Amino acid sequence: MSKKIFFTLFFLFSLANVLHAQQGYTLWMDYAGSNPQSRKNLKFLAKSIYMEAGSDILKSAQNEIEIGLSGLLNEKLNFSDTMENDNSLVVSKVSSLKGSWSQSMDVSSEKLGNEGFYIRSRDGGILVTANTDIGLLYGVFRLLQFIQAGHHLEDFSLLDAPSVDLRMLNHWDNLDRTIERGYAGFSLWNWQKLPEYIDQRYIDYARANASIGINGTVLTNVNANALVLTPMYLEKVAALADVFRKYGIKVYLTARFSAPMEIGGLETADPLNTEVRNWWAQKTNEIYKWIPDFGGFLVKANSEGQPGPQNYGRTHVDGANMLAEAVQPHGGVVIWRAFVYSEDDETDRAKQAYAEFVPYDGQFMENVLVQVKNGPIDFQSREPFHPLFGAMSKTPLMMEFQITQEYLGFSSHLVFLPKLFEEVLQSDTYVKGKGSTVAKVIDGSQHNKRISGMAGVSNIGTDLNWTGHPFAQANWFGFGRLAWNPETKANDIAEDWIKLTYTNNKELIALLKPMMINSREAVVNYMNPLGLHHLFDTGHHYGPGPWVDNLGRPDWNPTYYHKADENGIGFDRTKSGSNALEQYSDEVSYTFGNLKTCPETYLLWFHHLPWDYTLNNGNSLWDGLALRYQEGVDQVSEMIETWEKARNFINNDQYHEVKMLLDIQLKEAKWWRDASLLYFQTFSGMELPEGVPKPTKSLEYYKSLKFPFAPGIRPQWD
Ligand code: BDP
Repeated sequence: MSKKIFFTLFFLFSLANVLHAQQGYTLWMDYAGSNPQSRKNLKFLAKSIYMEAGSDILKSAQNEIEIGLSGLLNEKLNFSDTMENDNSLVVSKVSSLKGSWSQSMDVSSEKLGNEGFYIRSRDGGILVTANTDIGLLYGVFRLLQFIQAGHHLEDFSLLDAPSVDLRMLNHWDNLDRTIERGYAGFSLWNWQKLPEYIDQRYIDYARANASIGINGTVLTNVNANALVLTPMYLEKVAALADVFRKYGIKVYLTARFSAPMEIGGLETADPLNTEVRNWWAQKTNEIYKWIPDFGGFLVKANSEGQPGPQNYGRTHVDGANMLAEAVQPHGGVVIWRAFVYSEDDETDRAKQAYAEFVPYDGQFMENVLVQVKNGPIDFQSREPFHPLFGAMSKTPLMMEFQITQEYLGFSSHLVFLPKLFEEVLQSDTYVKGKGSTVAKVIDGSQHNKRISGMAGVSNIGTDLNWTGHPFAQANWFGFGRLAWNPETKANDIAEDWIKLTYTNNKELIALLKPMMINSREAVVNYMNPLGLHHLFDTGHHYGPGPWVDNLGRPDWNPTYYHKADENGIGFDRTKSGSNALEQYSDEVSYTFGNLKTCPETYLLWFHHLPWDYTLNNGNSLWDGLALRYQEGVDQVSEMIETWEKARNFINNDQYHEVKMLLDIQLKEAKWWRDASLLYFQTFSGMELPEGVPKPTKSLEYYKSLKFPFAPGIRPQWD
């Protein structure tokens, strides 16, 4: 064989291998690959299907039945035009049910609301019904998932409706297709080829989102570019909206506050200026001409250098209400972010959003939601819940979670985020006494809010498997489930995801579920144990940088957050320190503020303590800290052992892909442990306890590491 042919063959062979190895495109909707236990018993489902016809959304539902059922049953489906008694599956709105099928609707249709559904089995048949087309689509997806997960269909009924209105992804995608904090390739939105070229990915993206109940998507970065509001881009946005509409998903855009100047030729963007107000009103009308069901604007204002009303001596209320007035006639909303912290405020960054927003409670227009990050700093692997959740009873507060793992190992680390999300949602604010959980504030039930919402900063990109790490798909999936119902248990989400993505084999579930559930604690341990936070290296947030103390603003430096010195470590947020605790209710502030009751998971978040402080288990703080780092490393080693055991249940490509990633995670967990301990040791002056190996490299080595091209970095930062 000539060398050339050999190399060509070798190349093709390697390419095929690579392509094969990069699986996961079908996400949790890999019907053919999944393995329902009772496939044979289900074949009746293909017999005669009645699917209500009409809207595009109903066409999508029919399409899903075709993809899903024919994949699951490996059988040709028979659709019938009429609703007869012997239909095996009927998918129809309550208002169109006929004959004996209408008698099968034995619950009050009010309970289904606008997006809910009811599924029930009856003799030889299944009914999926809803008040609306989108309810039917959600019902169809749920039925497919139910079958896919191996549940039996005899004698079952399921009524479900979302308890949150806006269930949204926030894409931090730039118009040049880079993604801020994106670790799964480039942006899905191919602006260059839009509007004409509709990538199949847009459709599959919408299918995946609808399958977990997501009904809104913000296409652009919160660090916004005004150009997306120009006609050239609006035409492209409209093309995407046309695709997503068929799956019940509305499109939203980020509004750059200075757009009237940048693309409107005005001299100011003052929200109280008449010309500015008219400009936004007209711009909004123009947007609605392109996209009649446009969802509205998401705004980051006066935060990290973004322009906003304060540039003109105006307030968040002035800015938000100006935009709210513009979208109101069209039924749109304004989502105004509370992620603000000013460089001139010297108290405590954790206190600033509360200080800036609480005084405005009750002053925002009806169609404004204030979007609050889950914790008061910035998407750390563990933070106490944001004090705003217990403090704005007159304003709809929207949750902002980060699905992309900016501070949790990018897309290289396996971290199951629903565990983190659940912890936040189940935290008790005590705003109206015991049981006033964040979940109840978010779903609007706590204060009878007219509108509610949850947003997740997307982890999706052009990688073949969408999210970079195969297990990061579970975070997208889990976010959707929690946005639909914030009371959902992380445990159930993990189990469902494993069943839908791999198989419903009990042994595999028994291996993978604990691995996923514990993965969140592992990352906390090897990066930020005992309440430490924001110890990341500059700009890219890849790897440890607890020594960094030279950035333009004090609150960008890790040293600001850990405050380590010879005497001890931790941020004193009690009365003797910044007193951030005063922003919580008395019960919460007492629990966190008192060393006897403060959970050790939040210890150094709220307290500055001496190195020889005694922890609950009798260890000194120094020893305990070091052992926590070690525990995190050990937990990753255990994950690798578990994955080895899982090997028998999954294919080779799936095994190898995750194995390589877990090896990176272990290497990086050790890096975090060694670099952090070497640095903190310069203050504690204490020996590492038994069980923690001596680092093999020097502190200087760790400090010298530079990563100028780490992914996801914010282009405008140095
Ligand atoms: C931080 C990110 C930054 C975002 C900012 C935000 O580092 O890239 O722009 O949050 O949420 O987590 O606006």
